[in-house]
Amino acid sequence: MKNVKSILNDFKKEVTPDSLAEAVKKANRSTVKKQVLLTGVRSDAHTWNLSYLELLLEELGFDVINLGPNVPVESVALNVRLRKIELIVVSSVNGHGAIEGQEIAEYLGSLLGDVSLVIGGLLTTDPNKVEAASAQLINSGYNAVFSGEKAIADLISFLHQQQLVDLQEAQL
Ligand code: B12
Repeated sequence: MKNVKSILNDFKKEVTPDSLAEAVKKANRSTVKKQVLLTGVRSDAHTWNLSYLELLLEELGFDVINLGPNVPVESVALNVRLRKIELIVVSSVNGHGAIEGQEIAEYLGSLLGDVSLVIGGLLTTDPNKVEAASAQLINSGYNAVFSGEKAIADLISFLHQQQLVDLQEAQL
């Protein structure tokens, strides 16, 4: 809460076109946030992966709708229909992400439009199958698949490349 003295000080400041433009830009930045839908896959009960990603995405400047674990594909689709989503982040660590992630992409189909769809975590139970599973996920409609130690760093640089995140504005 501002005190009277600081409000009076604001009044005394000279308003220039530049300072006004900067103030409008700041106000827009703080009010209009991109909405991201964060979801687990239907069989996956793990939650800390989702909590981690929720905090990360918030720090990157998104308004995060976290559907939590064990989400049926119908709920993901309903949220895409009802909200103005710009990005869907699917997370799975129980090893079923490759199969159930694909189900999500196939169920969403043309509903996706230009919404970006990404997935990551421990997507298979066999480390030797990660590469093949990633290729299959991309084939089914994902824009990117993230796994291994660099998953989070790769996600951040993907979002930056797609201009979904401005790293100078992010609160990392
Ligand atoms: C805690 C835990 C549990 C807890 C979960 C509590 C909770 N509320 O979440 C309990 C005990 C309930 C549990 C249950 C099970 N678990 Co468990 N669990 C773990 C454990 C020890 C830690 C997971 C964790 O929370 N880590 C902390 C979070 C922050 O990190 P994270 O999950 O790894 O996520 C990171 C990355 O994966 C990545 N990431 C994840 N998603 C995404 C998405 C994107 C887009 C990106 C970029 C990155 C990304 O970023 C995250 C942050 O770095 C792991 C083993 C381990 N050491 O990792 C096993 C593990 C995940 N569980 C496993 C299994 C098998 C199970 C069970 C099936 C066991 C059983 N037979 O019942 C059940 C799951 C049942 C189900 N229906 O899903 C296996 C999965 C095997 C696989 N994938 O090959 C693991 C790997 C253990 C193992 N080595 O076998 N588990």
